[in-house]
Amino acid sequence: MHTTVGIIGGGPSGLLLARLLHNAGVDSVVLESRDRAYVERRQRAGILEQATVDALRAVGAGARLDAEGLVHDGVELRFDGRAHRVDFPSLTGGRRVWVYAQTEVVKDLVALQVADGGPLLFGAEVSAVEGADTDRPVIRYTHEGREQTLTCDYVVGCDGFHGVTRAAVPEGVRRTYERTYPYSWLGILAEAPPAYDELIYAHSERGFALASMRSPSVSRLYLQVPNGTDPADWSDERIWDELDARLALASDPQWRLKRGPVTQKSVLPMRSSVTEPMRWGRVFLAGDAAHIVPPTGAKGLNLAAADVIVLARALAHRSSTGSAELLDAYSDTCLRRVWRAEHFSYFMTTTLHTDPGQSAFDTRLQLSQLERIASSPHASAELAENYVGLPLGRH
Ligand code: RFL
Ligand code: PHB
Repeated sequence: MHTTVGIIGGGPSGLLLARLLHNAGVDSVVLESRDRAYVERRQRAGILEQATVDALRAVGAGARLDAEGLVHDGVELRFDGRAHRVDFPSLTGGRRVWVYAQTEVVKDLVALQVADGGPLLFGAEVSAVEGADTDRPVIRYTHEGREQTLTCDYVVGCDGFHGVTRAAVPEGVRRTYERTYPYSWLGILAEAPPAYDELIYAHSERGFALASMRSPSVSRLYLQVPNGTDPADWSDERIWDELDARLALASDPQWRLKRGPVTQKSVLPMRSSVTEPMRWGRVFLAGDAAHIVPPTGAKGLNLAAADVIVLARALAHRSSTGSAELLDAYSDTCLRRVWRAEHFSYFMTTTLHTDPGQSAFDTRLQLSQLERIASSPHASAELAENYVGLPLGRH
C-alpha cells in the first residue's frame, strides 16, 4: 500500500491531521494500535482553546461541540482560603475556552473519518519507521495478525509519548529535554453536578486540587497525591473529604462540593518533556509524540492540535505549489509555541502544588505570586493570555 501521508496514531492529533488533509485534498492513512472503543473511552483533557475549536469546526466536527460544549469566560483561583476569578475576555481581547471532553472530540473525528475519509485502521500496531531521510519512507506494522508495510511520501508520528516514531530521528540528532515532578494527580469522574460554573484551581497547604467538569451533571476532579499512590488507597469518601478541605473558603465555611457516585478513578504522573527537532527528513512528530506538559495548564491537547494545523497547512502548500518552505519551517514554528506552553504549564504546576520538600519560605513565595495575579491586571492578563492560548502564528 502507498499513501501521501502515513499517520501513526489515531488520537486527537492523528485524527485531526487526517481531517485537515482530507479538506485540503491530500490523501492519508491512519494506523492506530488500539481498538475504536478503547480510543473513544480514554479519559483525558477537557479544555479546548479557540484555535482548537476553530480547527474542529473547519473539519466539520463542530456540531456537537457547539451544542454540548460549555463556553468558559474565566477560572477561579483559590489560595489562602480566598477565591479570585480571572476573567478571560476582558484580559485577552475577547478570547475564551470551551469545556468539551477529549473523548467526545475523538468520537466526532472518528465518525467523520469512517464516513468519508481515507483508511483508518484500528488494531494496526506500528513497529518501525524506516528510510526517514529517503524519498519513500516506509512504515512497518502488524494488522489482523499479518506484518504489512505502508510506503509514504511523508510519515507523521502522532503516536503519543510512548510511540515508536521518535526513534526514526537518529540518536545523534535527537535531543530530549525533560523534567519530572515529585507528585501525581488522582483524577475522578463523578456523577455529580459541578461545584461552580467555572473551573477552580486551588492552592492549599494540603496540596493542589482542581474542580473541573464534563457536563452540567458530571464532574471531573483532581487531587495532588504522592508519586506511587495506589488509587485503591483512596476511598470515595476520603477523596471527597480531601477535595472539600483543599477547596475550603474562609468566607463561606459551609461551602462543600456536591457529591455523587464516582465512576472512574486513576493516578497520573506529571512530566514535562520536549524532543527536538520535530522533523527529520520526511518524518514529522506531532502532539504528545514530541512533547508532554503537566496537565495544570490544560495545554497538551491544544498543543497537539496546533502542531497538526501547522503541518496540514505545510503539506497542503507543498502539494499545491511544490514548495517545501513551510515543511522546512515546521519544527521551528511549532517549538516556539511548545516552549511557551512548557513554561506556562511548569509555572502553573509549581505555583499551585506543594513540593514534598517545600519550606515555609517557598510557600510564602507561591502565595505572593498568587496575590500578585489577584491584584494586578498585568499579572492576571499574563495568566489569561497563556491559558486561552496564543493565536496561531504568534508565540
Ligand atoms: P495520544 O492521545 O496519546 O494518542 C496517540 C495515539 O497513538 C497510538 N499509538 C500507536 N498506534 C500505532 N502504532 C503504535 N506503535 C502506537 N503507539 C501509540 C495510541 O494508541 C494513541 O491512540 O496523543 P495525541 O494525539 O498527540 O494527543 C495528545 C493528548 O491526548 C494529550 O496531550 C492531552 O490529553 C493532555 N491533557 C490535556 N490537554 C489539554 O489540552 N487540556 C486538558 O485539559 C488536558 N488535560 C491531559 C489532561 C492529559 C491527561 N493525562 C491522562 C495525561 C488531563 C489528563 C489527566
Ligand atoms: C479536565 O477537565 O480534565 C482538566 C481541566 C483543566 C486542566 C486539566 C484537566 O488544567
